[in-house]
Order: sequence, then C-alpha cells, then structure tokens
Amino acid sequence: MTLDLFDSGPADCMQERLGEDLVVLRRFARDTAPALMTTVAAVAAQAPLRHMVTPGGHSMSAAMTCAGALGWVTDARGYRYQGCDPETGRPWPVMPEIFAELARQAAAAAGFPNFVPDACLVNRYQPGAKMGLHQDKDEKDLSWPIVSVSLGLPIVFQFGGPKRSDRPQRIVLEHGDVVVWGGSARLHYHGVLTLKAGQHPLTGGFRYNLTFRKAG
Ligand code: MD3
Ligand code: FE
Repeated sequence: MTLDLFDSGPADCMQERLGEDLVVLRRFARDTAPALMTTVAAVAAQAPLRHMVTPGGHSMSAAMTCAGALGWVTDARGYRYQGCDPETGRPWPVMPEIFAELARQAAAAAGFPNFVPDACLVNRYQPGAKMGLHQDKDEKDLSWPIVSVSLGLPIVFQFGGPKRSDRPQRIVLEHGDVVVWGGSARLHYHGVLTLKAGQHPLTGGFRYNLTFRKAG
C-alpha cells in the first residue's frame, strides 16, 4: 500500500519548532486518524490493553499495548523491550504498514529521514490518567528520534530539559497532532497532565497516544 497523502503532509498541517530537535506537526495525522483507530483496535484485539506495573509496584494509570518486533514492558524486574507480550506469551502484533508509513513521513517532515520504527507503544488515557515526568532511554541507539501521535481528547503535555529539575514548558496536544523529537531533545524529561473528561467523535471518552521508536 502506498500512502501518498503523507508525502508533503496534509494541506493544513502547521509545523511548530519548540526547541532544537523538538517539532510539533499540528494536525499531521488528522486525515488518517480513522484508519489509525481501526488499526489500534485490531492491535488491541491481539495484544490487550493493560495497566502495567512499575518496578516500584505502582500500576500505570494509562492502559498500554504494543505493536512491532519489540514491545516495551515494565514489571517488578524493571523496564525493557522484549519480543513477546508477557500477557499472552505471543509475539507482539506485526507493525501495521499504516503506522510505520505515518511515522516515517512525520520524522522526514521534521528533518529525520529514513526512520524505520521497530516498536509502537499504544497508550490509552481515561479521565484521571496521567504520565509523570520521565525520560525515554530504554532504546539501544538514542540517535534515532521518537514520533508521537495524539488521537482523541486533548491533553496538556509537559516537556522539560535534560534534568528532572529543569522547569517544564506546557503545550496542549490535540487530535491528529504529531510530535517528533530527537537529537539534543531525545533525553529530555516529558510527561502529560491528568486527562480531563470529555467526548471525542472518534475515540469517545479516551485519548490515545502512539509512540514510534527504533528500540533494537
Ligand atoms: C519527549 N507518552 O509513551 S509522547 C511515552 O502522550 C510518553 O502518551 C506521552 O511519553 C503520551 O513514553 C508523551 C510526546 C512527547 C512530545 C515531546 C517530547 C515526548 C517528548 C519532547 C521531549 C521529550
Ligand atoms: Fe515518554
């Protein structure tokens, strides 16, 4: 399948550069969002959304699943990428072509050509769910960027600097927004504030976030 609609981004896509190596592509995924959500449902049918438990024993408030050769897991032993879903014992669902193509096009639009992700983390936020400030550093080669796709209800996103104590900036991420970060921003602390209740025509009472990584 070819997805030419991504070749220069949707006509009404706005690019905001929030810092060196941190780019927000507003509405970049809006036209593809219905197909992305159908695909998320197919992934979740094979690898159920679940609340993973951190090494500290806390259940994560966002429900999570993965697609691709590698999936991110957390349990009592720590954080890591692995090829099988611990819930089912089966390999993670194959990376859907429509996911990989969107991630490649978004990364290229932000100045990172030839991005081929091997892991897609799917986070599903219900009202009250949040993700505290953290770094994404479990990937083998940190020279690749990460691409994030927001679907459904809006949320306040926080991004700081290389130290947890760096005061974070806040922006609202809305349906269809894509964030690409790499280079000097790759290890910056980030998170999202508590999701407020609402209804979205495509996702109902939820926000979904897809993050694409080259993990292995
Ligand atoms: C990092 N997810 O899954 S991604 C994660 O919305 C995760 O579900 C969040 O963090 C979510 O690990 C946020 C978006 C993002 C955007 C800009 C960043 C992460 C960033 C800037 C610097 C570092
Ligand atoms: Fe993260």
